[in-house]
Amino acid sequence: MPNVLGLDSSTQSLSAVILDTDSGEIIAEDSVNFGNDLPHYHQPHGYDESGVNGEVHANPLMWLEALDLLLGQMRESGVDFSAVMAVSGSGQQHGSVYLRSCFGEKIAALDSAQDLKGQLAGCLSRESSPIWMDSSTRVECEEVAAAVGGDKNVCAKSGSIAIERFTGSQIRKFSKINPRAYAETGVIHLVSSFLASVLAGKNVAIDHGDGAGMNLMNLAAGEWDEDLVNATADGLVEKLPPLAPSATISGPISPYFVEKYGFSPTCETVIWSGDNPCSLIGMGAASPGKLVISLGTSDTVFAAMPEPRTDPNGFGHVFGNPAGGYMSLICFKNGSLAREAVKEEFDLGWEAFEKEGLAATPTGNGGLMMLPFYEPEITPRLDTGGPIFSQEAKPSAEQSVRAVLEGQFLNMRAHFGWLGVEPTRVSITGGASANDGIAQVIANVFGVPVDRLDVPGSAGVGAGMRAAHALGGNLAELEAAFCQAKEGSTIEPEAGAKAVYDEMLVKFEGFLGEQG
Ligand code: ADP
Ligand code: XUL
Repeated sequence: MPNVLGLDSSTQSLSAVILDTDSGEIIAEDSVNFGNDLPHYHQPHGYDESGVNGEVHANPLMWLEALDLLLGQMRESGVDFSAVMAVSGSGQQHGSVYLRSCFGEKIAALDSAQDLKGQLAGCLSRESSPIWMDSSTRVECEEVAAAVGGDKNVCAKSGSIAIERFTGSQIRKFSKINPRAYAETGVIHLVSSFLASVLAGKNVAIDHGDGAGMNLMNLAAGEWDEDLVNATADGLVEKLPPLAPSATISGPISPYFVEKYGFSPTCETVIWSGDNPCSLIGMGAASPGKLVISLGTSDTVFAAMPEPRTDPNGFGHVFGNPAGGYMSLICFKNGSLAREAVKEEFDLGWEAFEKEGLAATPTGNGGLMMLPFYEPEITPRLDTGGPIFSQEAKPSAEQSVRAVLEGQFLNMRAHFGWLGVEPTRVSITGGASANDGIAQVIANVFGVPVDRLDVPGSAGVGAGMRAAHALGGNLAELEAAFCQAKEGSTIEPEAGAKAVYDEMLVKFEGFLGEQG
């Protein structure tokens, strides 16, 4: 079986991997960092930092420019795209792109002598895209929930209560604050389906994995839910692309990519999914049994579900599993964002953060606890940021490092009980998973071994595996080839640590409760 390309348009970067499904090897990988490589957007972490009242937007043109830049630099470095038989991708979830009807015609007739950004800028009916970090739509969530008989109903239909960062409430807000631009919008894409459409040269479907993160899809039916769509905004149903299973082939790649980067005209495009559903595949966790913790900009915890169940407290979500069935997901906004805040406050490198910070402090930090929410949090829902310590005296750098990590993973334990999973192993992924100290704290807090896989980025690899799967590849064989634990990378829990954290969890939950 041939080479496949997996792309990953995440919060901070766009990356690519080419999987050789014959040899089971990754034969090319590269990435573009939005902040470093495209500084003219002034979005150093991939989004506009000047938003107010919880608004967090990114520039969709930056994603297009990144696609040209990445494919161009790969080609220059000698990558042969003509051997790629299928391409799919992963997008940061929930973010939405608002386009005039001309988008469909424009992407069908792209001129390879020009770039994507210049040709498609005029198609945007909204200059910026709200992304998953946006928490500005509390009112709209309440309005949608009230219109369909309460959050219980929203959750029963869509797999999640009405959530600020989910696309439905974001669309509603746009329709309210800018009805004219909303009326001029012909199609609303997710980050995933936007880039998938550009590759395919036509508007393509949203998959059931990413579609479930919109509060608009009926989870059981895999179709737009009439009540939710009508409660969200007038005329919305005509602006939504269709929904489809993740393994849908949308047709050959657009001539733009054939002419410009040397893809084969027979290279198939497969619809994209969200980064968490793609990571589920890339971590070899498509079947129930494995708990995955992803340590990216946000931290997420996810697992394939034996049967769909929802979080009674409303924090967790149920999405479509790209391999069929469902997956659970809990998202913590203060992932790397909070770890970086401590690192920067004390001017530490990652090595010092890991080695000195943790070596100098005992398991349990002598009773010192931190609620590690530097920014407004999603789980639990907190409108304001700022870490809170259980003691008044200012903690040292070392204590702060331990406190942020213990706080993050105790907070995970405090919120994942509804999954009904008692993990016997945890697999970790994402930028921070390379950090042994962080992996050790996870192993100790959960009391189980922590594995790391031998993949450069599980979302991109998962996207490539999805492309191969859609072309008829066997998922179990792909997992055996690409999802093995890296040799020598397993971190065992330290003796006695779990007991310290079992006791600390009770206090942590009390401390959380005190903050309301
Ligand atoms: P995303 O997909 O959300 O853009 P990634 O999974 O690529 O994020 O992770 C990026 C983050 O990983 C960076 O923001 C950084 O904070 C973190 N990171 C990178 N290397 C390390 C390390 N050695 N230790 C801890 N965190 C790290
Ligand atoms: C999941 C979530 C984030 C984004 C960005 O619900 O909001 O994990 O997908 O990675």
